[in-house]
Amino acid sequence: MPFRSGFVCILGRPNAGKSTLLNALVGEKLAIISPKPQTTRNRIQGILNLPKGKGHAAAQIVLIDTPGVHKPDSSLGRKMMVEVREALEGCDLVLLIMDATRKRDQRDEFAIQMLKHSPTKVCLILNKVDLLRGGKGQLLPLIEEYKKLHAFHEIIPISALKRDGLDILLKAVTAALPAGPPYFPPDQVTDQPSRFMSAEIIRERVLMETEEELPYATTVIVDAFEEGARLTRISATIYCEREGQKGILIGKKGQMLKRIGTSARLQIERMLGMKVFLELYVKVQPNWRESRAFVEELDWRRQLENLTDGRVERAEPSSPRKTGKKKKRGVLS
Ligand SMILES: Nc1nc2c(ncn2[C@@H]2O[C@H](COP(=O)(O)OP(=O)(O)OP(=O)(O)O)[C@@H](O)[C@H]2O)c(=O)[nH]1
Ligand SMILES: [Mg+2]
Repeated sequence: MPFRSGFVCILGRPNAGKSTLLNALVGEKLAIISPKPQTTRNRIQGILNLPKGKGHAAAQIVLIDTPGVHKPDSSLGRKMMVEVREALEGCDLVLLIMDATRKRDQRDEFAIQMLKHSPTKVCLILNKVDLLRGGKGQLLPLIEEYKKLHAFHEIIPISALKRDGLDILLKAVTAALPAGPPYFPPDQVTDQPSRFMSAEIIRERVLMETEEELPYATTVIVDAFEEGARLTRISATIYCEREGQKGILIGKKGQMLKRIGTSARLQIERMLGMKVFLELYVKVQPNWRESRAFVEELDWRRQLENLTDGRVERAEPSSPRKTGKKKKRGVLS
């Protein structure tokens, strides 16, 4: 059997479990996860190398996690949807994820519409089946209903959280990919450098610690990332939109910021396999979600270009994350 390789786009409405699936398949925490919709804002690649197995070829699967499909109402939302479209462009297979526990809504319909005129094969993944009380009896009518929506290549029920059905899914993905050589070296797990994953980890902590509008009004930029032999120094700014939000993020006597900083630092230390000195600042950037220029600045691929051009001082670009001896696999998941 020839080696297979290809790009697999994970598509679906916010909160369907796309990032949970990416992390479960790669076996490492590459994307942040939260119970709040619209957690993921940029597309992220996760690279999975599969040895030859029973009935399937050896393969390199490049998974692309994407922001949730929604009707955008801000510059940030529009940028998120551009990320989705760019991930879909030229991919070899789409995994359309739907939450099996929820009624289909406009966003699911919109996701299906995006695929209607594309020749790319689409597997429908029914996620969160661990929450279905009715078991198979509940699943079969659902599958019949979904069959009518689109000519899906396959329909596969899974639980990304419990890692159920992932073997079947991987077999189906491998079989659907074209024959071809690997795109990435075998030790690379993602295209996202640790510098930007660190910003995401801080944002995840903010998402978990705050409520209402604040999670959506917050973004994080790493201003400096200096990797030493034993210590990495990171300086980052949490941006929010209003003074009141800044007050909440800092908290009484700085308690909230301290809590966010400590838990983020511990996670980043586990990711890097070394001690981290983390400095956090909070700044107000009024209505940043409406500013196209600011939203563009948040794009880590763009930031990386600027860093390598030497336009940002003091900052070292970190290379894409690799599996390393120092870093334990799966410690963050
Ligand atoms: N019970 C259960 N919960 C799940 C499963 N998969 C994901 N979740 C939960 O669903 C929520 C959303 O998961 P994410 O992986 O962040 O969803 P997403 O599709 O990436 O969401 P966005 O980035 O906002 O588009 C989290 O609370 C997950 O723990 C599953 O198989 N079963
Ligand atoms: Mg996500």
